Amino acid sequence: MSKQLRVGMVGYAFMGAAHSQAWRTVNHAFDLPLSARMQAVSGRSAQAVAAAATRLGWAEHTTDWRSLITRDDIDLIDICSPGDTHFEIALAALAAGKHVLCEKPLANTVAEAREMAAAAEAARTTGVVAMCGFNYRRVPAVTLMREMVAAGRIGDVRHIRANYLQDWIVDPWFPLVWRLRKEVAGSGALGDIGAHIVDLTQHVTGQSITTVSALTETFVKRRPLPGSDELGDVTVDDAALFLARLSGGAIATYEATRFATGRKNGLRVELNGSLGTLAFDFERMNELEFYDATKPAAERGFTRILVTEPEHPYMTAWWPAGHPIGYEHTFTHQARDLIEAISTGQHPAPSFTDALQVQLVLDAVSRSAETCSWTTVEQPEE
Ligand code: SOE
Repeated sequence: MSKQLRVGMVGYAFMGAAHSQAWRTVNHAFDLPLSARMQAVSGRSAQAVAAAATRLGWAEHTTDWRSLITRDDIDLIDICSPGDTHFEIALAALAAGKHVLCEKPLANTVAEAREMAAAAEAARTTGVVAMCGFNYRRVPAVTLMREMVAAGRIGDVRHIRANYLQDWIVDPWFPLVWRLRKEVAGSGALGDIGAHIVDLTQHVTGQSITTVSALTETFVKRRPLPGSDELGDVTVDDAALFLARLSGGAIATYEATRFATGRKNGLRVELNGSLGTLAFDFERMNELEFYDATKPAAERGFTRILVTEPEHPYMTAWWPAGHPIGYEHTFTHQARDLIEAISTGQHPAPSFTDALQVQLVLDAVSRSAETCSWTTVEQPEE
């Protein structure tokens, strides 16, 4: 039997379930030097965490995340709990010499993210690995998009158009859940889904956002407290829009909203370059659109590449040619890349420093919206 990577996970809701299915399947899909073992899960409610452990396949459960960190039989801490917990758990895990996978956004503030990135850099010298979970990087079509940009297939990238559109709080009576409270979530649509398109566009283009001009809006300012008729204040943005300039000369528009009625999880990125265009739409996640302007004029037109072939990133692990994959596979690919990094001693991307850079962009967007002015994005020290 191969050596094990023993995982302790904190949190068991949506992201916990997505990560659990990745740990369950990763060694079935990929041939890896380490085999993931789902050692224990922690959560606040004893009853709920016990039920989650059974449902999701964890050997043990606890209500105390600290006990995961002090155990010798856990190698990696997987943080899937709300944003206000990331800082304390990640720092404790790194200090104890555990590898860390932390859901996005890395932290609720730049100060926290800075400290987490510094701790991860220090731990790196002792062979400890830390990674932030921006799962959409691991959609095969997105990986292909990055490879095609890097290979110069669309030339110099000039325009980036990115949206992440959801609609789950359009109803003004939808309760004031934790994602709508700044002290727990850090920000609203901006950090929750805007962070994904910031990371994704920078990843596929290899360019960093340098300046932003933003606006944010909270359409519904008070909502019922969960399980009550009483109203409480919504303290985060419902929508965040911004213009940006990037380090390689591209200009961009970004839109992240939870008020795009009818759009459930619409993540779209289009890149227009000097030699062509690439477009990705998560609602058709097994496809990549390509317009190749180097072809003779009479033969040009958008081509729909079906990213389901063995030649495509990650796809040899799954089904015969032509068979699509889904949302959950992005987490399995993330687990695969993390295991590969741990076993080869290389450092996985996105690192905590990469995630700090995203946090600095989010911070510049918030400040720009507050001051109604173009705002420079501070870049992390290398
Ligand atoms: C909620 O808006 C959410 O679950 C995000 O937190 C995830 O990162 C995204 O993948 C789907 O939507």
